[in-house]
Amino acid sequence: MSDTVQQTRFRRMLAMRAFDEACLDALRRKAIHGELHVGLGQEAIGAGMAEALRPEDAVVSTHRNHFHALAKGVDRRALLAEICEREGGLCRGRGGHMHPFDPDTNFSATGIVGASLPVALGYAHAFAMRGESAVAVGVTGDGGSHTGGFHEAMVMAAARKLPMVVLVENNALAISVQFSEVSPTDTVAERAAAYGARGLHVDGTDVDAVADSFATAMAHARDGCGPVIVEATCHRFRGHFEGDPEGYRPRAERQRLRDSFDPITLYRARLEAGGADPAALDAIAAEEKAAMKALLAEVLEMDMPDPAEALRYRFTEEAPA
Ligand SMILES: Cc1ncc(C[n+]2csc(CCOP(=O)(O)OP(=O)(O)O)c2C)c(N)n1
Repeated sequence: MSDTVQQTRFRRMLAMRAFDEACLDALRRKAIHGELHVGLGQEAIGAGMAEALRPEDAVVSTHRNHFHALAKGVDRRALLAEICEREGGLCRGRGGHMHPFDPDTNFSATGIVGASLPVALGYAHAFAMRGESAVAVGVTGDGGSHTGGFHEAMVMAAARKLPMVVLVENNALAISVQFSEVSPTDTVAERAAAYGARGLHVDGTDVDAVADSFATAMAHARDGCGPVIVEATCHRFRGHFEGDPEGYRPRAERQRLRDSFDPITLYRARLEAGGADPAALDAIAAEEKAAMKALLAEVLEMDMPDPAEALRYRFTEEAPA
């Protein structure tokens, strides 16, 4: 029997969590080098945005990009292989976790905070110039919403009514900096009015609410009504990066967030209250866990790039076939 819409949302969140748990496992096995930023706690945003995205749309994400890539339909085997620096990865292991780039699905990411938005603006401008009905989604965090690039992209997109949706994942922290201490407004969404744009504020731990808001925003941008800021509030369950000593919040606070705001636990309770069979939900969870475990085992068997080839593919004429 095929999944219902709600089961699909539940499955997507579980698949995303299992993906990042596989990344943590790979890190423990020393298959990932450099910083790793996982999105545990923010699954409802990626899962909620997935439904409204079309293949022709573009998504430009951040350093915390895995769930957005999965939402856009990036092949998870190629993504995990990229994160694990394998030759069979999306960018032949040269981009790593912060710089996946997939021309097949119009997905890319940047580790430069705020820089996703000018790139999304470029996509939006191109779509409008070509008369296409695609939408560009630029993702940023609350920290990224305070950059010049955010402002510049919003000004131009609003002035030209470009098809752009800015997704702000507001987890209330930019590394150690509290949003409430540095934001001149209570929300990022309310700043949209200053640009003559639309702003939506949504509970980013509620996958149904995110799916509704995101569908509204995408339709607005696709209909030529200009850009929309969708601000989804959420909680980051782990450190900023793996290895972050988190001197800025007590351990107990991290546990409190997990206990109170886990989007998967919250959704499961809603589905069960609506009559869902707990055994069917358990089966979905088990399937997603097992699939990722098998995928990680497969990826870890893949070859690393040949060190002699490390400098290849820096220029477009050397792009992989
Ligand atoms: C231009 C730039 N400045 C600083 C950094 C270092 N840096 C990496 S992530 C980050 C904080 C980002 O916070 P936020 O946008 O809220 O995203 P989150 O990590 O919470 O997902 C900073 C300052 C960077 N990568 N790029």
